[in-house]
Amino acid sequence: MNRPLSSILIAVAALAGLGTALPAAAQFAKPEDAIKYRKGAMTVMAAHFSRVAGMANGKIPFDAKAAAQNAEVANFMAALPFAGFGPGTDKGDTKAKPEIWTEMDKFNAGAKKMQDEMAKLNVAAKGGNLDAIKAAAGDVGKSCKGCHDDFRKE
Ligand code: ASC
Repeated sequence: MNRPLSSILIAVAALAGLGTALPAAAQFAKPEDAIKYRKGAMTVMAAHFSRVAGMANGKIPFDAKAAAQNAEVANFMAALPFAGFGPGTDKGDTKAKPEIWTEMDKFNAGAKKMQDEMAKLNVAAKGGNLDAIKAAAGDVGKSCKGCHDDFRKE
């Protein structure tokens, strides 16, 4: 391979890597828009995670292809909600507790934990082994609950 082509390929690969590491930056005209966005992203994530969790706990018949598809969407969605917790988005139509903004490091660590567990669920779901999916879905559920207990009202 000649040199210019290989450097172009390396640059393209680096950009592709960046694209998967960072979600496209979301922009909000007003705080309500950020609140709606994060709730919408959580809702979509939960809808797809619930489908896999339902299979994991036996409430929905196991369908490996559907599990993999839903885990993939939930994993993609897991990157998105946290852009909606910027400064000034603590008041309004939200169950978010003020501790999110006073303990942002802890909140971010909880978000990262959920994202890591969701990524593992995505791998397990692609593998198609129900026992592995059950274990991974349980860990995702715990990570959701942990943060909700600390940072969501009710
Ligand atoms: C879900 C969902 C949550 C979590 C939580 C886990 O499917 O919508 O908020 O799992 O219930 O304890």
